[in-house]
Amino acid sequence: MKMVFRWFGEGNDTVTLKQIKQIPGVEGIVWALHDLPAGEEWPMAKIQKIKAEADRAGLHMQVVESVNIHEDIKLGLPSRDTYIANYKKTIATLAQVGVKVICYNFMPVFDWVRTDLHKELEDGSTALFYEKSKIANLDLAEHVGRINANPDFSMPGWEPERLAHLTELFDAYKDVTEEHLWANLKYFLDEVIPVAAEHGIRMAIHPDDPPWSVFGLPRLMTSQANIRRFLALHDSPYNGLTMCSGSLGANPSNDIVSIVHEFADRIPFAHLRNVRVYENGDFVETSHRTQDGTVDMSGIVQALHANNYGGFCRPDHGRHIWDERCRPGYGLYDRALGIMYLWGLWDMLCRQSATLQEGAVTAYERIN
Ligand code: DNO
Repeated sequence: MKMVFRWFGEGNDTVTLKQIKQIPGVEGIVWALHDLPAGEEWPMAKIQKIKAEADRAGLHMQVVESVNIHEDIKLGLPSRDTYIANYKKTIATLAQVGVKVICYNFMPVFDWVRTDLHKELEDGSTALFYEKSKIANLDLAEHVGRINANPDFSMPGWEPERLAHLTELFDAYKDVTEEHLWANLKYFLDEVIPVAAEHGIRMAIHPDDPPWSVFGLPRLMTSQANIRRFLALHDSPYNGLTMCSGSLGANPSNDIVSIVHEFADRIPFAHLRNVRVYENGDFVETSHRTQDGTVDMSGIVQALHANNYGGFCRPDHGRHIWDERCRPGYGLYDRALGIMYLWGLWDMLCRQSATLQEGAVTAYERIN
């Protein structure tokens, strides 16, 4: 398991590269060119600037999150071919600086959705929260404004320019069914995966967060069955999954341990975090610890370990603790604690299996 940490870039993140480097076992950043609109080709000059910063800090930049997909690709419009051509060029450019994994998503209009970015928990910390009943009556334009209320950083996936044309976008999706979306996703994969394969980059789709339809828009990456269908759409090791425990875990009927076992060799990247799901379907993000939420974090790490997981992993959203002022979900403290929890589980599993292997050899030798 290779530990990496999401970083939004100089001047766009309260966490510094020096701090990231000092978290035990972190070897690289998860990065993106956040100021570029979806669909544009990524220029080498901008990438080189980040590379120089990462190099100076002694961190690699092998994981990108996200190269966003233009809505015209998801909608299957004729203009998609131009954006797909740009996507392929970006893949080739990223390969030149050593990128190995590109995380992306195929969610119409919105990326992740929450109703509250600072829900107060019992211990006085705050965290991202999803209140099911609120979603139904939400004034969307107002909500987008609220999500982006912090002038210091635009929220990834909720960039104002992306959501500036909400009414037109909803109109464009009016007749787009799940089956259309599957077909448009397959079209994209058939074009892009061979190019990724040629450049040794593993594409890793992110599950939909939350894993159900929101605002009447179709969503695909919601369940084990749909992940299976996705991986079969274009059957290649370069067509993979970002296994996000918090996104899939918002629906307790998703058995994530089983998902890891079934798809282990198609998971180049894991987002590990916990959520607590309430009986009414609301959920809140918690610490990474198994006991604090509904997701079986230790079971998931155990499943990754049992499959000799050699891919990348990052702690995902954390709570805002110790009065930290930071990007919602992306502070330093709780994510660093999350890493230490994940390492604790992982290292003990390594120790146990080494002991088991030693024991097995000894027993074998004794027999012979
Ligand atoms: C939320 C993230 C997502 C993720 C994208 C990948 O914090 O997990 O925004 O980066 O869905 O494209």
